[in-house]
Amino acid sequence: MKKMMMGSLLSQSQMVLTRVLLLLLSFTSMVRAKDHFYDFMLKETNFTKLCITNSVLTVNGSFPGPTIHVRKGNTAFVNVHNQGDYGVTIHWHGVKQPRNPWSDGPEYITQCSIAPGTNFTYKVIFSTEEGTLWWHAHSDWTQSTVHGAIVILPAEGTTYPFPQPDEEQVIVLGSWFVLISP
Ligand SMILES: *[C@@H]1O[C@H](CO)[C@@H](O)[C@H](O)[C@H]1NC(C)=O
Ligand SMILES: *[C@@H]1O[C@H](CO)[C@@H](O)[C@H](O)[C@H]1NC(C)=O
Ligand SMILES: *[C@@H]1O[C@H](CO)[C@@H](O)[C@H](O)[C@H]1NC(C)=O
Ligand SMILES: [Cu+2]
Repeated sequence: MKKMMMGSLLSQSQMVLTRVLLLLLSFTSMVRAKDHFYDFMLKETNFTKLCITNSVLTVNGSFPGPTIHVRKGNTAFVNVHNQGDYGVTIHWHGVKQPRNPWSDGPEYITQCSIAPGTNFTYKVIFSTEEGTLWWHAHSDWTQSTVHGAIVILPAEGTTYPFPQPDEEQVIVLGSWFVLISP
């Protein structure tokens, strides 16, 4: 009788342990689902516009740069590899990032520039933001070609603060600077 009770006690605690493990596992996968990873390759790229070819700094050769897609409350890790010729930082415009200034990006204010040939990973924490923001380089004129959109969808399980749109399109407005020789 005593033995049997011991036995059932043991299997009960084993069951509890299994449940705790399962809970932990699902929690870990939940946390993982909230993280997004991006690699940004900063490099000079030739573009021909208005009949003039300019070599401009881009992220992954695209102008405007790649769009970041997250949900409210998510975190994005953006590994910026500087393959260009000058030091650059990237700023996450409008992302408040409370107590996380190390990933804000203004050059020589919260960090030194990312030197050519090196890389730096930004941990961009989305807290209360929802909607469309943008990211841009934060060193001299680099932001004119190094910029892109950040689309922040409503948090998982919540809805838009307006009827769900049928479709979404990102439009980025920018300027194209040309040097016209006299
Ligand atoms: C940029 O290019 C690298 C390869 O050069 C790729 O691994 C990475 O996913 C690209 N990033 C984006 C945001 O498209
Ligand atoms: C851009 O074009 C110039 C002139 O043709 C060329 O010398 C240079 O290597 C090109 N740069 C890149 C990154 O392709
Ligand atoms: C630089 O990139 C490598 C490879 O992607 C990564 O393992 C490393 O953590 C990055 N370093 C920094 C400082 O972000
Ligand atoms: Cu800005």
